[in-house]
Amino acid sequence: MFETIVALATPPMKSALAIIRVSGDDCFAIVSKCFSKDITEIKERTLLVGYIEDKNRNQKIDEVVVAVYKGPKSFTGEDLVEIICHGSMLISQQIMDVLIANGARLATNGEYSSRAFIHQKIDLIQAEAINDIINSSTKESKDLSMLSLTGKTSQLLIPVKTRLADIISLIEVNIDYPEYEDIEQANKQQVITICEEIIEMINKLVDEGEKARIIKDGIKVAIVGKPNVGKSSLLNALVGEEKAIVTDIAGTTRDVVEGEVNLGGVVLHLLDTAGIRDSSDVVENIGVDRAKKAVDEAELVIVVLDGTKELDSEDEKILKLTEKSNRIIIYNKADKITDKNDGNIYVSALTQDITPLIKEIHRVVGLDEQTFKQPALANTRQIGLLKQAKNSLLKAKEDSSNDLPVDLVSINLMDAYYAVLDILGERNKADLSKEIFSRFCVGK
Ligand SMILES: Nc1nc2c(ncn2[C@@H]2O[C@H](COP(=O)(O)OP(=O)(O)OP(=O)(O)O)[C@@H](O)[C@H]2O)c(=O)[nH]1
Ligand SMILES: [Mg+2]
Repeated sequence: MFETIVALATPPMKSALAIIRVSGDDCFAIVSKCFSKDITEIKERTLLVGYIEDKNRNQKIDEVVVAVYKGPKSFTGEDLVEIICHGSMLISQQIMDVLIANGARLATNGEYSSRAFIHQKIDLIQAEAINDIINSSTKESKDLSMLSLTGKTSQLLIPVKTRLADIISLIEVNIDYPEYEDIEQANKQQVITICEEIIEMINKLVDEGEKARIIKDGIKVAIVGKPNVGKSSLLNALVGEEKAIVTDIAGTTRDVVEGEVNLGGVVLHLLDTAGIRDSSDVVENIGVDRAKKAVDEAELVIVVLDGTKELDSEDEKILKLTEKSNRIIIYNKADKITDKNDGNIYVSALTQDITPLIKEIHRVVGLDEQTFKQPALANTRQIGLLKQAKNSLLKAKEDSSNDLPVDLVSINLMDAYYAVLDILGERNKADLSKEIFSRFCVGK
C-alpha cells in the first residue's frame, strides 16, 4: 500500500506556471475529488484541461492542465498526476491543501525518486544522478550525471558482479555437493586468480571514479607562500576579478579569502591565505594558523615563491610545511625575470600570464578528454563501497593463499558481492535509500 503523496515540483515562487505532483495508490481517486473531471477510469497517459475545485465549498481554485500517467508507466511507477497550475504560491498552496483534505499527504524529501527506486524504475545510481543533475554547477558535471541517469554507470558493475557470482557459485556448489565428482573443484589458485582479476577491475573503477568526482565536486586549492609573493594577485588572476586586496605591504591578507573558478570543466575552490612568517602581530598570527589549516585541508596546494628573489629561510619553511601535500610550486613575478628556462613554472599574476600554472593544474588533476565523456562511479558512497568490496576480496585472496577452508573464503567473497549490490541498491532497498533520498528536495 503506497500512500498518496503530494508536493510542489517547481520552486515556491511567483512564476508563469507551477507543477504539483501527486503519486500513490489513491492518486486518481483523490485528484478526481478535487478536479472538474473524473480521471479514475483513465487507462493511458492523458492531458486534460479543467478546474481544481474545493467541492465542499463549491469554489474553483484555478484552471489547470492535468497530466495523467497510469502506473507503471510513470516516473514513480505508480499512478501519477501532474497538475500544471498558474505559478502563484497562494494557488499552489490551496491546491495542495485541497488534495491533502481529500486524503493525500505531503511528500518528504526525495520521496518521488524513492518510490521510483522501490518500484524498480531506477536503481540507486540513477536516483543519485537525479540529485546530481539538479545540483550540477558545470556543464561537464551535468553531462557526467546524465550518463548515470541513462544507466550507463550502473552497467560498469555488471562484469564485477558477474565474476563475483561466478566464483561464489563455484565455491558454494563445492560446499553443498562435495561428493559429486563431476562438479569442478574450486581450487586455491583459481580463487586467487579470480580475486585478482576482480580487484583489478575495481582498482580501475575507483581510479576513474576519483577523477570523475573532481569533475563533479571540484577541488579545494590553497594558495600559500610568505608575505608579498603575490598570492592574492594570483587568486585575482585565476578568478578574473579583484576578490582579494593587493598591496605592496607584507602582511596584507589576514584572513582566508575564498574564490571559485571553472578551469576547463574543473571547479577550483580557491583559498588565498595570509603570508606565512613569524610575526608578533596577534591578528596576523591567527591568519598564519588559518593558512596552515588550509594546507591540511586542501586537496592541492599552490606554493608561491617570488621569482625575483633568492629563496630564504621563510620560503624553505613553507616548502617543508607543504612537503607531504599534493603541491605545485610556482615562481611568480615572471614579468621581471629574463631567464626562465630552468624547467620551473613561471607565472606573472600581475600581467595575468598564468597559463603554465593552469596547464600544470590540469596535469596534476590528471583529467583527459576521456574522463569527461565516460561513465564513472563518482560519488563518495559509490567509491567507498567499491573500496569496501576490494578489501573483502583482498581478505578472501589472503585466506585462500593461507589454505583456509573454502567456506571461510566464501564469507569475504559474499561481503564483496553485497557491497557491489549496495552500490546499486539491490540489497536492503528501504534502509539504504533512506539516507540518500533525505538529501533530495521535496517534489523530486
Ligand atoms: N611585478 C609583479 N608584481 C607582482 C606580481 N604579483 C604580485 N605583485 C606585486 O606584489 C605585491 C604583493 O602582492 P600580493 O598579491 O598582495 O601578495 P600576497 O602574497 O598576497 O601578500 P600578503 O597578503 O601580504 O601575504 C603587490 O605590490 C603586487 O602588485 C607579479 O606577477 N609581478
Ligand atoms: Mg595577500
